[in-house]
Amino acid sequence: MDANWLCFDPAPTKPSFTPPLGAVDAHCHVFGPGDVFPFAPERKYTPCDAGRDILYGLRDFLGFSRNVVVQATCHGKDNRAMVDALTHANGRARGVADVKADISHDELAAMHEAGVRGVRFNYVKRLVDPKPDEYYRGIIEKIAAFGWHVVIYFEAADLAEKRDFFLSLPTTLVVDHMGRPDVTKDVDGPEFAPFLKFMENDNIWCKVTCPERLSKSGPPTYDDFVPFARKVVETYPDRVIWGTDWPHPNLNMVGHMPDDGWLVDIIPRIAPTAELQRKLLVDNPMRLYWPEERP
Ligand code: 0GY
Repeated sequence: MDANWLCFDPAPTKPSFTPPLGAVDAHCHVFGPGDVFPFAPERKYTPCDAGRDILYGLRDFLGFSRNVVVQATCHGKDNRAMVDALTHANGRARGVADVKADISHDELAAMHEAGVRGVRFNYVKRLVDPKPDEYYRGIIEKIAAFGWHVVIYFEAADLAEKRDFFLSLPTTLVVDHMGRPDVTKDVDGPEFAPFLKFMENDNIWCKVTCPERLSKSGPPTYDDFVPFARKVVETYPDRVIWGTDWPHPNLNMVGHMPDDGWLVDIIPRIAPTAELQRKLLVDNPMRLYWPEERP
């Protein structure tokens, strides 16, 4: 692993908040283990190993029932570690893949069978080299047969340039980490307004995640993050999901490794009622990832 890599907290605090029955950790990753699932040559970081068994142990410890495992950039377009995690979850994990434009229908069908329900388009330049719009449109055409959605990851400053492209896409779009706002600004100010406006479109969903990346006030309470996540949850309660982001890729960029128990204890501050908590943690992720199990 990288010399300055921060490994996940091996012994997080038991959260005070008890998630509702059937709660989904809808944004997390697996890393390797590297001797079984080698990291990609084009990766921008080399993490510690963080395999599926540890992830599922954390799920149980934190009081969650299911996971959505998002392909991490350190594995590039080689989705084997993520798919292996799905196939060892007894149906309690779904996945989001990162695929090449020339992926075949049969490869997509195999991933669908394993539990993949979306692809991720990553525009964060320190993690990947973004491609032209046509490249992504080609992928959209291929996933249409499976009804998958698209997870988009971008920096706040990039929304203005990509907005029309995003809005031209026919699928559900799920934005990672609220589009990475500057949480030192006013939540009702002009900086966050374009993102809230973007969310007015019915096919745009958002993950109210990553206080450990976005906060400047820092742990354990991440106070500056809270009004931003709460604003999105209260304004768009039916299109928000939540996740730990375990094992917290690339946090050497930010400088601390969060205690995952602290992260869970933020939930009642961003979703202050039982109804909002149920939508955020159960109803919404189930609708997106396990629609066949909803009445
Ligand atoms: C995240 C965010 C980051 C990294 C990745 O796949 C990844 O490498 O997602 C990041 O560094 O901001 O969603 O975990």
